[in-house]
Amino acid sequence: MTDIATKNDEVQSVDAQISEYYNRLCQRNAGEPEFHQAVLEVLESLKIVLENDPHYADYGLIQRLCEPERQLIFRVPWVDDQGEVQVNRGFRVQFNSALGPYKGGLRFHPSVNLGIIKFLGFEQIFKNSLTGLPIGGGKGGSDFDPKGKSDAEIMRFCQSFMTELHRHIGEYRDVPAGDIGVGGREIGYLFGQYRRLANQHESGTLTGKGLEWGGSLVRTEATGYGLVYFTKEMMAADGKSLNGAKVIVSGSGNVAIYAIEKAQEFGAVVIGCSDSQGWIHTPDGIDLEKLKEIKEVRRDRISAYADEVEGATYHSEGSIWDLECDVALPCATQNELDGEHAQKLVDTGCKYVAEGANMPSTAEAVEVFRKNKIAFGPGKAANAGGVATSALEMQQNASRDSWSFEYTDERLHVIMRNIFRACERTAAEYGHEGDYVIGANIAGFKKVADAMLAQGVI
Ligand code: NDP
Ligand code: 2IT
Repeated sequence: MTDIATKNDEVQSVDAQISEYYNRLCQRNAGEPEFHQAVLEVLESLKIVLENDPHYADYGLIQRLCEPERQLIFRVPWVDDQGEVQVNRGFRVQFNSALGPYKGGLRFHPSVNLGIIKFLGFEQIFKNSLTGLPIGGGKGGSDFDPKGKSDAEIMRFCQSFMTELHRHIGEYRDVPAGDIGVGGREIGYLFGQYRRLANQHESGTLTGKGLEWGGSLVRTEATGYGLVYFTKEMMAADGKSLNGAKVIVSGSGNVAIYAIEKAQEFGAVVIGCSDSQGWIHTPDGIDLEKLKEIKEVRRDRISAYADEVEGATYHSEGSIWDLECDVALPCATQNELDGEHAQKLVDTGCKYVAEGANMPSTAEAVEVFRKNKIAFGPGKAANAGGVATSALEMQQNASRDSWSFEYTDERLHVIMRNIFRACERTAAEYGHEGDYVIGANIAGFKKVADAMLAQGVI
């Protein structure tokens, strides 16, 4: 049972086997380009592992790894403020539980479909493995658009969504959290409905909760802070630091805001951020309190920042990646940075890129970064601080304890440093020094693969 394809393929090279398997995966999962993209990147990295260590192809391991353990799709009906019935589609993909309960966020965005949830769930397996904490991989969400909805509509939607989801989740089964369009407000409504239906205050079932009812300090900040801790390690490997560096952060949501906060604490000048409609140029840095007020309190557009802060300009044309910077931190969404953007960043002197979002760089962009020896931290490593701190929230819930900000932040810092070192070490071990994509994919894979092999064909 040594081949990834079939028993009869023994004469095929690893390369040919991977290609054949990937083609079959694309056919079986038609119309899911983001899922194909995420799988291909991992399979490409695994070629070297399978060549050196063919036992990782035993027992259909690769096929099992790429097939979710369970995929749920459900109707989410709710009544809007006008009394009209609206129907959305809900998803939860429980991808892999070899290392622990399924763990991963919920995304509410009109673009959500099964392929997007599958790519996110697949990435989450390796990310969660890299944290070193006992969590499997999953993801969920809905094509519901929270923009422009009243609080009451958001609440009714969340209640309906949880009315179905509640039977599939639990502290030892599957633990959802936030992602795009799902923050503290949504987790509150989701948890309230879960608690009511389960008839128990099972706090370990969701993470990102409010601090008064089982939430963890640092969870709000964790993804952005973790991203900057990872970036700091990546720069330190070159003897560089963030102090005085010019940084671009795309997006202006949860991840972006706290990446900006931590980058500024380390002395960086953040010269721009964005939302889905445009971007701002802030050559003298960002007034973070103002940004938080606009985005977190008023839930307004990023253009409001340029209207209200002198020296900032708003652009609805062109791209934030046209700005000249030392460090680029894409923190909005998948495939927001393409090959041309990457080339522009390289040409204007950017030396470090770390992904706060999940798969924000297209395959072409990653290729440009690699060819030009840009230090590139892939999302599954660089943005793992959010889910890692979720796992710390689960630890606190399990022990009915709550830790201080400083202690939790220090744990996060150590986890991010360890992730960076695992990526660095693994890349070097396989002869690809400095290639953190290969490092992250292989280090994340091996732990899950060892667990799956030990647990048999299930
Ligand atoms: P938020 O909803 O808080 O913010 C999302 C930001 O990205 C907004 O500025 C939004 O702009 C922008 N954005 C969303 N969709 C698009 C799009 N299609 N095109 C351009 N811009 C877009 O989400 P988060 O900050 O939580 O998530 C951002 C990224 O980080 C996602 O890729 C997510 O998967 C990833 N991530 C999140 C973690 C977390 O803990 N929250 C953990 C790890 C990764 P607009 O307001 O105009 O829609
Ligand atoms: O992509 C991610 O890692 C998240 N959205 C966070 C998941 C979590 O369970 O905290």
